[in-house]
Amino acid sequence: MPKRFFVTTPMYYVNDRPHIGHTYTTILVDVLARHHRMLGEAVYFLTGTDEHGQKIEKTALEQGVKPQQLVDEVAPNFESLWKQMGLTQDYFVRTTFQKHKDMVQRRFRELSARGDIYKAVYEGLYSVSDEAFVTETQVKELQAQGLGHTLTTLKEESYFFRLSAYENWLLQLYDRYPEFVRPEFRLNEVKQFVAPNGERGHLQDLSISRTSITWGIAVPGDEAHVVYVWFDALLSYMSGCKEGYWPPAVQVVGKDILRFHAIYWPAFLMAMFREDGDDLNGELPDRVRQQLPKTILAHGWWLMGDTKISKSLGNIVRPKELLHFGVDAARFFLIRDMQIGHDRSFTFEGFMERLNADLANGLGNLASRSISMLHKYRSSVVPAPAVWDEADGEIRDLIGKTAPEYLAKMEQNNFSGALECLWGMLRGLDGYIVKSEPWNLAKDESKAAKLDTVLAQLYRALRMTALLAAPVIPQMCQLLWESLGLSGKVEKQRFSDLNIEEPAPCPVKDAKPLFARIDKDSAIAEIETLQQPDAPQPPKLDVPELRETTDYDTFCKTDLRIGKILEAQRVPKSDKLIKMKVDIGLETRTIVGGIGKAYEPEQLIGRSVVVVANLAPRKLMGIESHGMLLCASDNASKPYLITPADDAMPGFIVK
Ligand code: ME8
Repeated sequence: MPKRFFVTTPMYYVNDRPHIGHTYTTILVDVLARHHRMLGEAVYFLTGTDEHGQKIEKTALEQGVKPQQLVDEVAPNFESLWKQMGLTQDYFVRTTFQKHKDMVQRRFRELSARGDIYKAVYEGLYSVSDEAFVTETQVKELQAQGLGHTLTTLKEESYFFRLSAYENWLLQLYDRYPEFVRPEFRLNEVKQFVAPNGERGHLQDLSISRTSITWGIAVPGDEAHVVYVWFDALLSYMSGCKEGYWPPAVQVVGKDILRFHAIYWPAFLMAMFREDGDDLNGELPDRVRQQLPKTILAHGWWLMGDTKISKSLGNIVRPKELLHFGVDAARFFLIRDMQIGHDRSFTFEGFMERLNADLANGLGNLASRSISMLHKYRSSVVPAPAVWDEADGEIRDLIGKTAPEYLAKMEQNNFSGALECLWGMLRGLDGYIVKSEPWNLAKDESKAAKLDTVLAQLYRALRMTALLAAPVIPQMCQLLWESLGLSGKVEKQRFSDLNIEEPAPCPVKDAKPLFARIDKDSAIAEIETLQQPDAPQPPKLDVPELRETTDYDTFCKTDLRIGKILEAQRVPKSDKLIKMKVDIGLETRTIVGGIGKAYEPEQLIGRSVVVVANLAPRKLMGIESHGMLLCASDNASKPYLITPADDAMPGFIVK
């Protein structure tokens, strides 16, 4: 059984469209996922959206829509962007999925039963933007960050999580397993926060319910309360996990949410996985540690000038601007230029300079020159190296040490360092060409062996680069792979199969251009055009013609009822059909609907629908369907389920 690698992004809030910050984190996780697949591991890559809480409730109110409607509209922005960028997520979890809500309530009940959650009255300062109660010290810190947090005072009855009881285990976690938070300086920040001798004193219990909002998961047995959005959202890493993949190997987060992930999250998990009789003042049992994420990897912020790029400040770099030069270009820049853990200022100048230097010149130029020399001097056939002078030996050593160094840096989460090392090798090869002057070697028959060596080494280095860099720039590496005459998908290769000296199996092909040099002035003008706010586009509809007139009596023959979906599951071997149990007031029916491309089963459970109740039963893929759900669509769009008003009850007739 290959090693399992479960990796996650944060669950993004859906109160706005994605920006460069979300794109960065998700690309980083995609790079990790692809890299670990090429290490031969069984990878599960989870991302998703965090859809409850005050901010959503407020935005929905401002827009005059229901929160569910709002989140259903905006969550797909994230999912479709990641798909459009070719990211390789295995699952997209939404905190409004029924299975997630059920799990949160189940865990809430379990922790209450064992005394880790209790009810009390809380009075204190509350930060609306962080959706968290805050202490005076934290308020000062937030103000120092200049992020304009809105504070109010709240007094309310609340459920508390007994966070204070886990302080000892948390401190042991940080000391005994320093890989729990990476990079190291971020671990030190967390330690200082939790340290009992620090300025904050001991950890306080954490309020984990709210009565001031309604848009959330109800506290089981006490409907006046909804579960605190962070308890809800963090648990989506569990509800979205695939069986057999727990615990997460790496959870990538921005530094803004490190404390939630490095303090609350492991404490929640400790409470869930501890056994009765475990001593919270004694040693943290290995058995409990093994259920916690191995590493929380915290990266810094992309800044515009000195300020965090954020939706609330309006200083946004949108994905469409970033992706203007291609997905791989954006991936390369973001991974190469950000040193994990630190902040980085974003400028379009810097972006273009990096792409020109490393992709157009560095890799692109080296690949096209090398391949064209192979065509010209060796009729496309890659020669075996024949002689080794000092310069050849140096390059052989450089190529040889680059692969292990690159892989080691990736393992240490030093992604920019890994790319720097690989591109350092490419620069070395440029120098090697200048020094050995293959065009002159080609003119002198007695230098044929030396030319063989130069060409063979260029080929070897490029083949290795295509393999190693494939997780970062997958499309370019595939093009390079094919240009080198290699077959199949480079992403299906394994790093362990890398054999630098292996002879080329086939002649090289035409060099496919990898990246065209950007002309800065015209590119800036193009980006400025992209930055203009989108003119509202009238939706392009493909609306069918009106049907023939019918009389009232014929229409009335159709018995339309309000129903409620109780269960939903996909019909095996069909991506379209979903089998549902629907309560239509008088009875519960099995209905098979062709809505599987538009809805996940989780989104359907609990939903009210309109059922055609007197249709003759019909078999669909062997399952008898007793009715049909009313949907609306034009000729092109997905089917939208007709949703009755909340007060329409199952059994009501539609007339
Ligand atoms: O915090 N630079 O969601 P969120 C780099 N729902 N990364 C950035 C960034 C920037 N300027 N801005 C945002 C939430 N990010 C919660 C998470 S998890 C259980 C719940 C990235 O939509 C970064 O990863 O505000 C940050 O942590 C995340 O987006 C915050 O996304």
